Amino acid sequence: MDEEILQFLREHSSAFLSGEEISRQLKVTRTAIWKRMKVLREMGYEIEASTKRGYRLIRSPDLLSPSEVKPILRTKWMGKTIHHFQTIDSTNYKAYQLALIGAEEGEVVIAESQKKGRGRLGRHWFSPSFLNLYLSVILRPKIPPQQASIITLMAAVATAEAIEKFSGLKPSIKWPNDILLRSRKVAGLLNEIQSEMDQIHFVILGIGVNLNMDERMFPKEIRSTATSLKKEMGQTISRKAFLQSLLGELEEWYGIFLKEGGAAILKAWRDRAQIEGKRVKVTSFGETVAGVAVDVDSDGALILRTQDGDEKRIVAGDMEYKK
Ligand code: BT5
Repeated sequence: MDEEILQFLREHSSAFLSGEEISRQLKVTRTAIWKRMKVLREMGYEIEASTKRGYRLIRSPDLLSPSEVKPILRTKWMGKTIHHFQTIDSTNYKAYQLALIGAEEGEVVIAESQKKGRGRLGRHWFSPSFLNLYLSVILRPKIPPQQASIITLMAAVATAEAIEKFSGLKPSIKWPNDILLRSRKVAGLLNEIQSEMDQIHFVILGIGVNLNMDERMFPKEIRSTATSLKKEMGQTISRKAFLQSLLGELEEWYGIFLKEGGAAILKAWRDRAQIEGKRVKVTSFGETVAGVAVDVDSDGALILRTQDGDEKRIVAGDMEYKK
């Protein structure tokens, strides 16, 4: 009902709307409307109320609800359905559940905060309220499961592009799924797939971007390794505007992948990651290997030349740059 009330107020933003009129349109009592207005104010909507004239919307908060986001989206199909939550365990988990019961390609789950935001390997993603972006997109590409890693690379490229176009800063990608600004993590990706032997049912693209966190808001353990766009740009970021940009880039890069294949994505990824020749240390399945990065192959695996000169192919793990 809140969405409907807001829609209504927006359509008549220059005039007052009487409680009676709203209650008639929405077929609920005036007391119910009054109660919802109170909740909307608590959410940050500035609504003027006059006993004689009714209600008028003065200002909206920077919320990521469908009624705030949809009017500004420039995508053709991505984000046309948005599932929005004030708080949730994890947007990836929710999107997975929705995909299992038939949610369509392009449906998006967004939360203002996550109680159990997930990183890879059971790690935690710090997800405080109203500051950042936590979203999961459902995709249903008709590709074999072996190609799924390209989708992860594609999402990393799209996120980096969105950050660059939005801020003018130059983010880099760090294998496998980090987006960095000045060597600090500004965004992380967690992609999960559901598939059978020869076919993907769906991919969940989970993306967390730090937008408006100040340094002191980061927990101590990540304060020296993480950053936010606000911190880097020195100004508050409109989360809505950033979301608009990110969904636009995702739709575009996914389109490039479907049309031109993985090679176009790999090229863009390599340009951003500049991984070749870097001295790195990689931990994978409990084992740590040092060496020089050679490349990332078409399955998204890291190719590493070890100190003995052997080439190793690493499909998953954590990488650190060495000086
Ligand atoms: C990631 O994992 O980087 C994937 C993060 C994906 C988060 C999104 S939010 C929307 C969607 N729904 C979810 O539940 N998840 C996705 P990984 O590479 O494992 O990195 C996790 C590590 O990054 C943690 O162990 C911390 O060291 C660090 N970290 C945690 N929160 C952070 C934050 N907000 N900013 C920067 N670093 C963070």
